[in-house]
Order: sequence, then structure tokens, then C-alpha cells
Amino acid sequence: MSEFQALVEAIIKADIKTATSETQRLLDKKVDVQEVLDKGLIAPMDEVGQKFSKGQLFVPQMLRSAKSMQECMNLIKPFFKEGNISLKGKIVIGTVKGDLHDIGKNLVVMMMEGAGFTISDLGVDISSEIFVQKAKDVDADIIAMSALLSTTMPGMRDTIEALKNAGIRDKVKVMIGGAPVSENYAQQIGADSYAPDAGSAVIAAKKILGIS
Ligand code: B1M
Repeated sequence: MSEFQALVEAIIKADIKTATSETQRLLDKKVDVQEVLDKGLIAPMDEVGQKFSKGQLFVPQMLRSAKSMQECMNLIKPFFKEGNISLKGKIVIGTVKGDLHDIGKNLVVMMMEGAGFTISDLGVDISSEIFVQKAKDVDADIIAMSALLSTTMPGMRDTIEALKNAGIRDKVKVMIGGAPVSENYAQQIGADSYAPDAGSAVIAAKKILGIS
């Protein structure tokens, strides 16, 4: 049995107590932190994301798994600062201007964090100017935008225009999602990627950054 099996199962079953005690046990044993992250936390969250995308898991279960993973990430976070483990890329995320819906966006954040991305979560009602400024500040790889209202979707196009005006469109990939958004809309506005759900968002982010 793999050293990470108990942790993997705990994340999938959303058993926070076992997940955190297993993470601590592995850290105490001085198991390589990158391996704890990759094999013990990211791998089961990938599985949870795939099951969610296929409709085999529902929002509450996914939220509980994501919460378990986040608690374990809190134990691992101090090692990030020491530069012991590598993260996958920097993502600035938010819900577009005029839109206050954030449940789906928060799920995307949790899955992205679980996958090892560094996330700057701007929250809700975010203007194109703020997206662009934050992307500059943190040298972002991706701007990820969520919209739940058909009336706020144009904020996504505005942000892409603002990136062009700021001269950094070629440096920052853009991904979009949310119930009224579609692949077709992504193409129309010149976004790099669209994802229909939080599990697919991780796969899409890895794809546009060329990460396996
Ligand atoms: Co509002 N609301 N709401 N609402 N609300 C909807 C979206 C609506 C479809 C309800 C309806 O009429 N049937 C409708 C929008 C219609 C439209 O424009 N197409 C609507 C409306 C009209 C409104 C108000 C205008 C109502 C009013 O005041 N008259 C108002 C607007 C406020 C505003 O934003 N300015 C409003 C307010 C609210 C609440 C504040 C009460 C609350 C939001 C609370 C919150 O988010 N903190 C709310 C809620 C809860 C909903 C419903 C019921 C649920 C949305 C939700 O959280 N779904 C929604 C109806 C519905 O969907 N059944 C509705 C669960 C969530 C997990 O799914 O957000 O789709 P979702 O996220 C998914 C994917 O879309 C995707 O991944 C997620 C997980 O799989 N995804 C991404 C999301 N972002 C992504 C980004 C990505 C990739 C994937 O990459 C960047």
C-alpha cells in the first residue's frame, strides 16, 4: 500500500480529521513535502474534480473534499515560503463587475489551490482595471473570470480589451466560466479558455500553461 493511501482516501471521503493527522504524520516522518502535495493532496483532488465534472459527485461533497484539502494545505504552507516545493503558476481570479455571485468562483479557487496554483482571489464585483492592475502586481500567468449574470458577461470582454490597452495581453492567458458563459462566447471575445465547472477549470488552466 502506498504511503499516501490513507491521505488520498481521506481527501476523497472528505474526512478532515484523518486527512490532517495523516498530513502531519507524513511531515513528521520528513516525507518529501512536494510528494505529500502531489501524491497525497493534488492527486485525490484531481480525482474529485473529475468525478464532479462527470456528475458522480455533487457540490456539497466537493466542497467538503476541498475544505479537507485546504486544512492540509495549511499544514504544508510554511514549506512554500522556504522554497521547498514548486507551485504551478499564478492565477488572478474574480467575479466580474456588477456580479455578486461567488459560490462557483470559490469552488474554482479551491480546486485551483488544490492543484498547486498560487491564487490571488479578488472577490466579487471586479472591474477590468482591477483585474489588470492585480495581474501586473503579481506577474500573473492567468486571469480567471467568473460571471453568473448574462448582463455582467461583457465585463469579460472589457478585461481582455483592458489587457490589450495595457500592453500585456500576450503575457497573460485569460480563462472564463460561469453558468451563462460558453465555449462559443469565449471564442467570440478572444479568451484563451473556457471551463464549464471547477474540475475542468484546473484541467483548462494546466492546458493553457502547457503543464501536464
Ligand atoms: Co442569483 N441569479 N441573482 N443570486 N442566483 C442566478 C445566477 C439566476 C440564474 C437565477 C434565475 O433567475 N434562475 C439569475 C441569472 C439570470 C441570468 O442572468 N442568466 C440570477 C439573478 C437574476 C440574480 C439577481 C439579479 C436577482 C435579483 O436581485 N433580482 C441578483 C444579482 C445580484 C448581483 O450579482 N448583482 C442575484 C443574487 C443572488 C444572491 C446574492 C441571492 C445569491 C448569490 C450568493 C453568492 O454567490 N454568494 C444568488 C444565487 C445563489 C443564485 C443561484 C440560485 C445559484 C448560483 C450558484 O451559486 N450555483 C442561481 C440560480 C441557479 O444557478 N440555479 C442564480 C452553484 C454554483 C456551484 O454554480 O456558480 O454556476 P455556478 O458555478 C459553477 C460553474 O458555472 C463553473 O464552476 C462552478 C462549479 O462547477 N464556474 C466556473 C463558475 N465560475 C467559473 C469560472 C471559471 C470556470 C468555471 O474559470 C474562470
